[in-house]
Amino acid sequence: MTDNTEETGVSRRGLLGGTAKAAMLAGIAGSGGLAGGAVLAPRAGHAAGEAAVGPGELDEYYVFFSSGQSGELRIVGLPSMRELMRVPVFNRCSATGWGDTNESRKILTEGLLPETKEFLASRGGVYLNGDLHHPHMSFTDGTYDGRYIFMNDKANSRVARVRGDVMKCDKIIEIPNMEAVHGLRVQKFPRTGYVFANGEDRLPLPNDGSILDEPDKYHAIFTAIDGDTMEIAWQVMVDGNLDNVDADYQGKYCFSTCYNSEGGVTLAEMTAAEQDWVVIFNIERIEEAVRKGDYTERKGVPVIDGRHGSPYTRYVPIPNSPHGINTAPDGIHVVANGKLSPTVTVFDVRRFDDLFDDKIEPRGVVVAEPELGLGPLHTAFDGRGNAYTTLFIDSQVCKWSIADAIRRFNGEDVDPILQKLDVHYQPGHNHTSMGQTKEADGKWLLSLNKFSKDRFLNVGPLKPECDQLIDISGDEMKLVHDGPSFAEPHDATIVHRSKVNPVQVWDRNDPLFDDAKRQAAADGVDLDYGADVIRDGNKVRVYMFSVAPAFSLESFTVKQGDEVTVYVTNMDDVEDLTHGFTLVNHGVAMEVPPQATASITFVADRPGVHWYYCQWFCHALHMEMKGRMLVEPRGA
Ligand code: CUK
Ligand code: CUA
Repeated sequence: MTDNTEETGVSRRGLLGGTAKAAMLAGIAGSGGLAGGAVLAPRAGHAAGEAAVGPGELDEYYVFFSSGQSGELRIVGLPSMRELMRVPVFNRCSATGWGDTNESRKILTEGLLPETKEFLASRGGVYLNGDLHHPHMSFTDGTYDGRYIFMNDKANSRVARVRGDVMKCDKIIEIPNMEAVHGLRVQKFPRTGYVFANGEDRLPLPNDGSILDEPDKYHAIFTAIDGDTMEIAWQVMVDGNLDNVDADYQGKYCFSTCYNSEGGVTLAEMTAAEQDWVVIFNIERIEEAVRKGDYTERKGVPVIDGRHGSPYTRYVPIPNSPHGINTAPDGIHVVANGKLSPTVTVFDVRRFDDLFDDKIEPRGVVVAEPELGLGPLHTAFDGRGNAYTTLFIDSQVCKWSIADAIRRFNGEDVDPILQKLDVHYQPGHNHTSMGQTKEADGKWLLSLNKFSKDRFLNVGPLKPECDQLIDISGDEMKLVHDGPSFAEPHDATIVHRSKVNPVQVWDRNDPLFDDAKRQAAADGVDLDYGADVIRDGNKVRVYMFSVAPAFSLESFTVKQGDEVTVYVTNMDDVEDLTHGFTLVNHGVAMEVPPQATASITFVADRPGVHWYYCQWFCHALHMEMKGRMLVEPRGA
């Protein structure tokens, strides 16, 4: 197993011309040469036995993977690293009809701001892209509760929620007063509670064109969303910008990194200062401010002024353009990752009360600042007092002891670094099994690497990324598996399977079907067993149910120009018996899983005969599960 010493790190730093910052900036300009050193590292040996999951065997953990600019949530089994499901969220999905069905379009549109709805009118009414960075499960008492997974969309400033029972997105909201939702984490205690979302870009407020090229008048906004109602609870205006966020285990504080304390709008300006900061939010004081009315209302949201000098925030100087921020499972320590500094900064949350009471200086909450290597981005924990930090430039994961880092900070001559493991290549996030909860179990570490280069068969200029599975159960980290993944396995949450319990079939009373039920009742149709065509002016509603291998309607007739809505209810009540409905040459397709209703609306503007068919393989006679739409020409 590779165990690069600190010496290697030092020589690389030398090679790169001095400072970590210079190296990181060189990395931004072109990382190829930097990864070259790591290419020569010996490859890991055969996979450890524990990583093997045989055919028919179930994985021990769910991984909820973001997909970055693909815009969906992916569910992967760990340790097999088998992809189990894709859950469309901010993207458009051909298989499920997400973005096309009436049910999904309602979710995609109802939470948009009025001006966005207006803007999208000429673009089909919905965004087709999203940039999903950070999926995080809801908590109760410091650990996962299986209710929801929350996630951000950096591209179009949204936050979404996926239900843990059916693994489908049920709410998407657009965040007002800010753009580019980046960091997202949830309240860990007493429960979620709040979903915290960082507005990364600094903007005029309001951003209505009255202020343009005057960056000193821009602001960044921090948002707390009520995870139960998906309504915005409050926002805080801050100095600098906001990158990543995490929360404590006491329910009192949350904290965000800032890489642009300079308020710059160019690369040179944003990286000018040697120190930026972490901003700490005092949740109790902010809630009190909302009650007392110490805020400005903007777009229906209370916006609190949390800039320097406010009672609601504190700014702790950190070297240099810090990125990830991670709370340790001990409930005490928080690690901010230095990115342009080779250090990480460790806070003690027990000192935050004193900080807010002005009994200590901001840096008084810092209890360690170990130098780990080049480009520290994110840190994960094993629950045994060890931390694992990704080093982007060094292409390594650094394992270190929190206690030893504190002793070193206090002047003792100890080296907190326990091991450095090469990863391939350039890691961003990393994650340990249950490591973001108080139940961190120290079994597995995932390194989410931004480049795969030579690790897989060449598929052309666009390469997959590389997720590596590392066994951390022993004293040494051991690399056991490489998993290629398509753009972009940005972040992940590893949840023990005992915390997640999805259903096998839909409940016919699910609120997702309420609109269809209401319309069917108004039309005098039994939604469950419909075989009806209801005409309402030039609107036609077609109701059918499916039982493998047939739809209840083998044909229906409409007139050219009719606005047709097709409702399909799958009355099969069997595990894994999904049907679909695809209307040929109409761009109409959707999934209809067991006991679900799905509907889709289109204009029947193509006279003639058009077949519809079931698009999910359901039966030996799946090919025959089809019917005809007969469209009478206009004027006939
Ligand atoms: S965070 Cu999103 S761009 Cu998840 Cu490391 Cu960097
Ligand atoms: Cu029903 Cu295929």
